[in-house]
Amino acid sequence: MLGMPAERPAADFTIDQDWPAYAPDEHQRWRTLFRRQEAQLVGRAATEFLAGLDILGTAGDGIPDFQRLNAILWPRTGWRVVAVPGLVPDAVFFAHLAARRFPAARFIRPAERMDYIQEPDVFHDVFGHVPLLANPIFADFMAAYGRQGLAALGRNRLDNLARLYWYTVEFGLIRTPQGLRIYGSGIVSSRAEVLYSLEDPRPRRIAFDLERVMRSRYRIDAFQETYFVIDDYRDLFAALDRDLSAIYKRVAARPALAPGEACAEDRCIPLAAEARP
Ligand code: HBI
Ligand code: FE
Repeated sequence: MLGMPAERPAADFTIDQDWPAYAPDEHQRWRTLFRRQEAQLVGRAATEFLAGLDILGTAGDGIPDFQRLNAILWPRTGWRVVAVPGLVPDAVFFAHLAARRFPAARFIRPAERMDYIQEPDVFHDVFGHVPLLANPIFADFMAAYGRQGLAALGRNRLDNLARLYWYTVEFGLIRTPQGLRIYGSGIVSSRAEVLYSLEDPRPRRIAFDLERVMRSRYRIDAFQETYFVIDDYRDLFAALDRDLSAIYKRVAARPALAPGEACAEDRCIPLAAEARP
């Protein structure tokens, strides 16, 4: 409400979710978004994502109470969801991830912005990010990402890690015996990009390569021109479970790549890709 004092976040930007304060029309907007995305993700989202959605019981009954989510999530992978006002500074974000806390925006998008929002809201953060935190391998990767993010802060390598986050956590694809599937939160929570990412011939789909991802710029206001494809979530954890100094040096020595730019060493993945036998 106008004039209401803004929530004063703590030093780590957490606020009280105050679940009872959500209005009926806010729960209704969650239900609309949830049912719309759930309907188009069957057969398109990775099975681990769909399994996570079930486990978290965010069946479209309204904006989840983070305390209830955490009672399910924490025993499985040690992760908890904490409420924040919106985007938090990178240093704060990484510190939360390293401590297995996912900072989820408390607000839900307004009715006039149901299709796309620039800043993550509770639907993007909880529907998009939380289900895979129930998967032990992905949960370990996200904690490793937080640790590497804190290390990168001190070495001014943030842009490299932000690119990794963008092209995996937000817009990643995975190859399965049944074909390409979506695990990126930015895609699963986007009405239009689900089909585009799996079926449109225009974007390039290339095999995940850590250095290639770290060199690749991205745009936040348009569909991706390049998607990176993994074969297993272990590929992500393995990529970060080591000292990245030498990689940062090699990446810094080569020019950054534009979002849709091709590279000689790219391993292109055809649309009808099936997992390697
Ligand atoms: N803050 N709440 C929130 N959620 C995010 O996803 C987020 C953020 N701050 C920074 C950020 N993401 C990205 O810049 C990461 O690449 C670090
Ligand atoms: Fe996100």
